[in-house]
Amino acid sequence: MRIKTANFVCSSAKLSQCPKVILPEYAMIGRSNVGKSSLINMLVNNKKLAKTSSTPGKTQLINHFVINKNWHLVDLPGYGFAKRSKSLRKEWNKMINEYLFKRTNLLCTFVLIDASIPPQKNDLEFVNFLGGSGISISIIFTKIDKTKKKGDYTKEFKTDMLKTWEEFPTLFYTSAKDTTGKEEILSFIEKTNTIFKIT
Ligand SMILES: Nc1nc2c(ncn2[C@@H]2O[C@H](COP(=O)(O)OP(=O)(O)OP(=O)(O)O)[C@@H](O)[C@H]2O)c(=O)[nH]1
Ligand SMILES: [Mg+2]
Repeated sequence: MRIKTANFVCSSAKLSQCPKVILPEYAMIGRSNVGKSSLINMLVNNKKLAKTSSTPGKTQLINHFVINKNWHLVDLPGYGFAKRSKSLRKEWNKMINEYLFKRTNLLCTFVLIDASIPPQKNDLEFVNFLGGSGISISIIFTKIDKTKKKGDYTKEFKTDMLKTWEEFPTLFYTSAKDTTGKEEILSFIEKTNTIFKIT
């Protein structure tokens, strides 16, 4: 898919503030600092669209972007941010659960996992929680460019997943730095968009 336009729509603190349910939608979720905002920017060729930062906790709200005027990409705040207070964590849970389970045009939730660090307990718990809840997810391994130096932990993560998953959801291997995986994700979205039009 060729990206012609990519624009910010709005930031929402809750589901009721999100844009009308008209376009097919895809969300990025994962630990703080895993690379959600960077991946969005890589997919749409615009380094400045979603705000990125080396300090975890940059994205705080549900951010909607409209791509080619016919589908939404959503940047969500990350989890596992140690400095966040208990009450803020509760807020995160409420906002994310409401969004993930009630957003009817959400066709796929991409769960991002850092390929260059050993499997994290909170990532596995989150992936298993979503798997058990029946919502449609794909796994996107991020920061593949770092695996040469730091080690590639994707196999380990997959092995851990198989303790609870019978088969894998769709898996992607990406780097926002060198654009690895871009075409694969955009093709997947293009194909999935056609399903939305039929139903
Ligand atoms: N080497 C490398 N660094 C990356 C990659 N993707 C993201 N980063 C870096 O990781 C840091 C966090 O990236 P963000 O995209 O802001 O992460 P996020 O998941 O949106 O973080 P929050 O909004 O805080 O939840 C930044 O310093 C990025 O430059 C990648 O593919 N390769
Ligand atoms: Mg972010």
